[in-house]
Amino acid sequence: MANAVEKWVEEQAKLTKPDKIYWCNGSEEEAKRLIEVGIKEEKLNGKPVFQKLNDKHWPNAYLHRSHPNDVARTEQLTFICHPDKDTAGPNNHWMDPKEAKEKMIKLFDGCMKGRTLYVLPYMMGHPKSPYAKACVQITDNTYVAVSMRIMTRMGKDALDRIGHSENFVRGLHSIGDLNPERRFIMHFPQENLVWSFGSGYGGNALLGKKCFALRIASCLGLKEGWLAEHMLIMGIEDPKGNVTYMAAALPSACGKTNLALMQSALPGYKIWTLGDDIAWLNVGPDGRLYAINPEAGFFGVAPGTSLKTNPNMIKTLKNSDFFPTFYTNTALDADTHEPWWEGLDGTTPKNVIDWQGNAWDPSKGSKAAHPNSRFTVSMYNCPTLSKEIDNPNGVPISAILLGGRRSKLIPLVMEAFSWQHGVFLGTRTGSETTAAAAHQVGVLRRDPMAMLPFCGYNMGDYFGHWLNIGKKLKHAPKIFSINWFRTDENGKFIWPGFGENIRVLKWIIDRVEGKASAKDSALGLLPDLKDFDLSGLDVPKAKIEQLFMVDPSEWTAELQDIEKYLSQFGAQMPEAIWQEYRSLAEKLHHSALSK
Ligand code: SAT
Ligand code: MN
Repeated sequence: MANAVEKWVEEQAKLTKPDKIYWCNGSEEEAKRLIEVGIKEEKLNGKPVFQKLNDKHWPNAYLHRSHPNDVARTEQLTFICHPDKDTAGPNNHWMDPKEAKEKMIKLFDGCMKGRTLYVLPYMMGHPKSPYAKACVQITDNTYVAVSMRIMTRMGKDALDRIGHSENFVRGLHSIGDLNPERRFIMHFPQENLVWSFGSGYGGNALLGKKCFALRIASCLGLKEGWLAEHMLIMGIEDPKGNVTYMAAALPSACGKTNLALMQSALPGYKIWTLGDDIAWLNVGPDGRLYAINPEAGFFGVAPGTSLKTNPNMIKTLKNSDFFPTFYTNTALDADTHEPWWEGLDGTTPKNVIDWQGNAWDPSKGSKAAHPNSRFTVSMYNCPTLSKEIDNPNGVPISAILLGGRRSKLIPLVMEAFSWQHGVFLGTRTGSETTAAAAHQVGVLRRDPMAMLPFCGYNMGDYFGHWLNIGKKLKHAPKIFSINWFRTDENGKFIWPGFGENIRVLKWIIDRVEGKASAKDSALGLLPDLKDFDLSGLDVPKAKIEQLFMVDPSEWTAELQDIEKYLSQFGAQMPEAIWQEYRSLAEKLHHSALSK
């Protein structure tokens, strides 16, 4: 008798009408074969799906060019389909599940004619982890199929875990005809189901990633008592060999991947990487918070990645062996067949082919690599990979870091007064837009806990869920706010960032261990500079002090903006968060009066 997975696949095949059905086992040999199909047979936008790159300098690497209109996530076409709109909240686009299904069935009907339907059984999390989830995705694209093998743990383990149960997360994906008018990413949290049509881009098409591991998983977490978060996970080893684990939430363009693989500028300190994007956080039997990374790869932004900014990522990319590495929409050195992007080490090659496949003329001012061009690479290539990566129980988190990109107001680092205050700090985080984003430069977009595009339900309830998790923790991690991006009166970054960020992490470890003192301020607990390691750093003391300055007079507009932002969640917003807001407003008012 057919089991639930087989039945589901059969139903989807009836709808999509592929020529062939192929069940992936996740093997190396199979990936090679699918890449061959992508090089020789399958076409995307009339061109091969993959091109082999220079194997001597970039082993096992392939270039993929997407359709030029399909280069990023499409939030306006991403819907959360709870039965009622309030559950989705003002932070999501909502569609009635019935309406969404009707719309999508028309698109999926017969969409795989002439194509192969690939069945991808995969685990999010290590197959042995009690926190892992078994999933099955269907796709009609080799790039998506092999990318999923890099990004997840694909193969028989998932099918074994599902067995005859109905309990698996379903994802149906077709690249369709890549027409943006016919592109939708629909989530059905009640059914643990994602339907995605018309895009091959990572976050839209690799359904284990943002669609499941954050949007659907956040809903599961609410039901089951855990947190699915947009966070990196890392361990920091001190000179004595003790490792402290941290998770950090940062919106895009804040250096999350660089931080996760950081090369420490302080001797004796070492970063061990566990993840650069997603963390699932569970309350362990001992009352501590444990993190696993549900993913198995990095899907990182290529431009700006170099031996200077992220040496360990360059080593990861060059270390491809068992798993292939994909470069999506980067440029190409026409003479050497190496991938290239703005910010890569060395000189600009003489003959560059741009991300769309045309000869690049730098004098025209366009970028050779798309600003959101990406690499897809296995975590197991990473030289700083933590030995705890496959620990089914995850790692115990001692500190949670919440950050954004703010040129003013927010100190380099501060500690929350309490868990509740920490959650409040998370509600107000945000980032000023950079030139790389399509928006106006320097405009603040609030992005609570960096989860705004990824929380699958009303964010007011989400903050309430965070507060409840805090109550369940006997040994809650300390929460910190971080901001590498404060600027001086000339608009220059004050803090050098990158490897020097270890100084901030060191202070955080010392706070966790009760070794460093802190000063009270209206905003939170600020470092006492005598306990903040500035040895060998070439930044004047006065500048460092500027990084921690709290000027109440600058906060009037910010307070109003926070209030306006939080008000949109109405009755769903927990009173405890408003208490923290009022307390901040009062403290700032008093410190303004005492000045
Ligand atoms: O593909 S992801 O959604 O993970 C990356 C991004 O677009 O933010
Ligand atoms: Mn992300």
